[in-house]
Amino acid sequence: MRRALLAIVLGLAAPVAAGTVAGRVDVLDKGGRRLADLSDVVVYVEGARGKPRPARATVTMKGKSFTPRVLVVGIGTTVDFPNEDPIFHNVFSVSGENRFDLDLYKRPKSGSWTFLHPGIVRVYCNVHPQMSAVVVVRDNPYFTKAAADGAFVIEDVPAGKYELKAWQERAGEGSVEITIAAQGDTSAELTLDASTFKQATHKNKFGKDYSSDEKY
Ligand SMILES: [Cu+2]
Repeated sequence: MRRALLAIVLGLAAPVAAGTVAGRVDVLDKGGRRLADLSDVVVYVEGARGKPRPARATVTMKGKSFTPRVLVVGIGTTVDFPNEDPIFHNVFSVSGENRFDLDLYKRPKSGSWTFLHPGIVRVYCNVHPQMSAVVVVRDNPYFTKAAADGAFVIEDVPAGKYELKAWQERAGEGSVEITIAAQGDTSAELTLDASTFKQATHKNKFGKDYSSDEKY
């Protein structure tokens, strides 16, 4: 009995069969053209079980813009938002449970936020409506950003059947079904459609329109 129990415990501790999914994403733009730079496409495995690895990331505000503009992180990750401009910025989001507000600060100050809920978090500045970034928060560690040419690799995914998803700001989300085998690599191709995208204005942190005169 005790030996059987020990075997079960050891069995659970043994590495789970896992594989790699690699492939390419494409984004169709207006007029059927292909997007030239795909480095802001996020690719992730939905439904695979694995603990997200909390990390520390940085999104810098400089020249009234966020860099990088798109970030993918695991739940529990803290993102620093240093302001390298000599003017005030006010980072905020009103995206559901990930709502936050860092208030006004300028160079050399920084603010940070720890993302605790999965989702697509739209980050803005309450002073400058043209500033926007996106933090994609995932509940497992199986995610990546595509290379400029659309190539991606996600390693160590536990064997099983999943949805492989890709997200791009103007195209939204697309998915394909994948099966990660216990041995060998899986390949996948995904094409997203940004051809019907229409730019929408967003509200400030109070849910109101931005005033046309910038105060800072
Ligand atoms: Cu700003």
